[in-house]
Amino acid sequence: MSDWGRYIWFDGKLIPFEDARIHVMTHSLHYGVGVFEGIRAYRTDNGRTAIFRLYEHVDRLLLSANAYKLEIPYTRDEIAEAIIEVVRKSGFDDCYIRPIAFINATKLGVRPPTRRASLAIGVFKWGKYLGEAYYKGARVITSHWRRPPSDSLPMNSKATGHYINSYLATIEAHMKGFDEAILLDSRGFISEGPGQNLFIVKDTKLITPPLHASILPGITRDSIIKLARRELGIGVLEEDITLGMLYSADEAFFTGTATEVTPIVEVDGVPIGDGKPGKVSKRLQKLYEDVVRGRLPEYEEWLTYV
Ligand code: PPE
Repeated sequence: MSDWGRYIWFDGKLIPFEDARIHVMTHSLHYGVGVFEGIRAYRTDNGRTAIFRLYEHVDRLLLSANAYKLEIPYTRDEIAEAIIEVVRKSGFDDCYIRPIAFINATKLGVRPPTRRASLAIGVFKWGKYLGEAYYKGARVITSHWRRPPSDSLPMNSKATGHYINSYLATIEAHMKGFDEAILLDSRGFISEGPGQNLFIVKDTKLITPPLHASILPGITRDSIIKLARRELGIGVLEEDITLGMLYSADEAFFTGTATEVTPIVEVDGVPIGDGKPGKVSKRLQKLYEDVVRGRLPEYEEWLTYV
């Protein structure tokens, strides 16, 4: 079996993976107009597969579409059902789900011939996003590129075009031999990674950049804020973080659907804490894993069994 699921849900129908094609002259390919989601499903301890926070992801997809004035001709429930069906038909237990809405018109010129979007949903196997760094901690650099300000783009939406900025930061880090990049916002405060949010641990409190720091409001970020408060009794602040605060943090870690919880052990050559994955980071990493695998009954409402 390839890493891709056998079927793609495309505009209302499940079709073989190979048949889900678009033309090279498609509007969205040229202008980066599209919105998407990244969702994971996990095999839980009872043997059944569950999609993590499915409805929150569908809601964010609809909000992203709204910001770009794209019309997705399906309801929240229809989209959720379609995602469940794709996962079910894939036969996968652990998998990553990628819904994407875009202007599927073979027409150039920025003004779109229609704002009605096509919706496609694919599924595949995706291991650890940052590889071994999940266990060893990530060595990262601050990118020369800044996250665009919120008066240039609706940064709270997950739009395909926003990822050209992520792409630049990512390749910068990789070309220099690092695991990942961190981007500052236009004011010079910490924003986020190219595909993940960031937290620091300082004096037994968690601090994460606020929504006005050009971040994507991550669903994993939200889960970690709740888990830290409820399960570990740790205070969480959503406040601006300076580069100096990051360098002098006790611990730091990334969160994201693909990244899950990944410790950060070095930034710009500066070791964070003792240069090893931190205690709180590791506890939250484990807690998150337990929740997505259905080991904490209090968080069953976050799981949608397929
Ligand atoms: N910020 C950005 C820019 C971002 O892309 C993601 C997710 C997050 C924060 C975390 O959001 P959430 O997944 O809701 O906790 N990035 C997705 C895509 C990564 C990719 O390379 O593709 C993901 O993790 O699914």
